[in-house]
Amino acid sequence: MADAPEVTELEALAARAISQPLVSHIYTADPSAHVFEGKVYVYPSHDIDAGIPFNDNGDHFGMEDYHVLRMDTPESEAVDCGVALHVRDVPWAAKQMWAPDAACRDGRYYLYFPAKDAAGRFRIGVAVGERPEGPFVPDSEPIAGSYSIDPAVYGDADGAFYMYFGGLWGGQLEKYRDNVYDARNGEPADDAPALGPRVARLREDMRGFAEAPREVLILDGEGRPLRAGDHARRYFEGPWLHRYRGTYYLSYSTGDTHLLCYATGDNPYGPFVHRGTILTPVVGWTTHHSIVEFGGRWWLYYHDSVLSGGVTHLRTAKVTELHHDEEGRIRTIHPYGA
Ligand code: FUB
Repeated sequence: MADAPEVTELEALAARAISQPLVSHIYTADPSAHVFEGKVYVYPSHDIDAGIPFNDNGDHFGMEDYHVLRMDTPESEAVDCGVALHVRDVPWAAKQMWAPDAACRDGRYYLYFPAKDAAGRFRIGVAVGERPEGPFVPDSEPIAGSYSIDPAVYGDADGAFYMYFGGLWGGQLEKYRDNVYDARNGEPADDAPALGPRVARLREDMRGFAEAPREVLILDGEGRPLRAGDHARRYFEGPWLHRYRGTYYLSYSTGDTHLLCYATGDNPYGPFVHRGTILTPVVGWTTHHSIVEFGGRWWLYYHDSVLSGGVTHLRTAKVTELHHDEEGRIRTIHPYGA
């Protein structure tokens, strides 16, 4: 929802909300959920009011640290495990600790996070810990070849890990072509192919790319690349990958049309074919999610701004069950009822 709803409208939406905040003592957003050690660990952004005026660049998202949440199951109470990493401890990062993700390999845990460097460019960093909740010790430099925002790391059945990333506008993705930054670049014309998220396989040490990032192609049902002007379907930010019955599902936010949608493919690089909408608009401008299997059921972690009364940069992570039908289609979820 682009505009903050009126108070009475907000109260009505809050009353109909299909799920409640995971925690309400802090604001949390962009929840990346994983099952580690038999529990759900959620890696959200930690929203604060940094006192920065709202703009299209997202400067008002002035987050400084990360807290990890732990849940015995998606239906249990969430426990705040405390600060896992702070921007002051990251040598290369200046500000704006945006949406993170995490992965586990060989018993070690890796927190991936975007932040702006001193030059104002988003890069993606990695920090390493011995426990899912951290604390995490950051590498002194961002991942070589990384840029933009919203890292999401997917571990495939064969043991390979892939990082998906990229976000338009405040996330600076439209400034890049073929992994090269040019401040003069913008979004393609409406009838040109839309920009896609990037994907790169990670090295075995999980602290760098094993290959140059590739752009992920998202097609319509006729096999044509989605157009940049197709705002209801084109990629904007917040990629996530999951696999269901052998099919790879790339899900993402459409940004200015405020949808979470998904596309399917037969391998981690794509191309992916747009299939439908997972979540209709939430209260607040952004929408960002993760999808995880737990106990033989599937769960959508997402956020909205109901708890803050519609303040778009003060969001609250939530969870609800997600259903694939017999054909593998994801049933659309309406966060405030149908
Ligand atoms: O939390 C800051 C930014 O807002 C994220 O990186 C985007 O995905 C959007 O949710």
